[in-house]
Amino acid sequence: MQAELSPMDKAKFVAASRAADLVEDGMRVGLGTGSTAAWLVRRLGERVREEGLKIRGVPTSSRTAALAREEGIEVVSLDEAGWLDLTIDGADEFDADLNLIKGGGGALLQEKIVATASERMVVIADAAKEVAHLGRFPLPVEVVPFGRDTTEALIAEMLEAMDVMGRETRLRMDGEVPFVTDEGNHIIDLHLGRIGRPRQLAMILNQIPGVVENGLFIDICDMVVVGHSDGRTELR
Ligand code: ABF
Repeated sequence: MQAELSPMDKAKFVAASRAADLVEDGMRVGLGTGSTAAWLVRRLGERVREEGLKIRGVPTSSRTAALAREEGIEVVSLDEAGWLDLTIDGADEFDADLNLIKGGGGALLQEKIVATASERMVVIADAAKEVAHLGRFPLPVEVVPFGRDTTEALIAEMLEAMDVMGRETRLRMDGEVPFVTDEGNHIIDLHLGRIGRPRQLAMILNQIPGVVENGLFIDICDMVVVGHSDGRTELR
């Protein structure tokens, strides 16, 4: 399988494969969204079929739910599973404190709910996701459609007040129309360049009434499995 993968896909594949070994029989497992997490779901599907692994999977998006079912993994809702043993998910960026930017795939709200409901949260990522400072990747903020433009203006005002560099906000579009999340909300991407105080920014963003959640995952990730295109993996 690994032979024909592109270097980037190989990095994602090896990170996902190593993380899949953390999953034990009987676990309730949060299943992430994105291309790296898709490799995890496929590997767990193999283990279910070949080893008879028994897990209950809680998907973090409708896309992941469909893939998990295709792979023969038992899919349950978060409320059916209750507290989870382990969540394995991708990320757009991670720093030395294991703080993350997530949500490039538009599922940050469900991903954060599932990750927070887990005993342990492990990120799988190719090496390019490791950064000294978060912010080069646009920070997704999930907002309700009602009064969205006003919410966007309030976000811009708050960024100015916090003297955050960049400060450019952009509504995420799906062709000609706003991107709509599984929960029916919109995403505003913040092009900040560098986030000096991620913890404070995460807290202040969620004080704005129309903001549902943001893609800064602070003190949530317990470990990162980093994949390299030469097949090596490292733990952070
Ligand atoms: C999801 O996967 C998102 O939170 C994150 O933005 C994305 C990363 O995607 P990929 O693994 O394809 O780089 O977890």
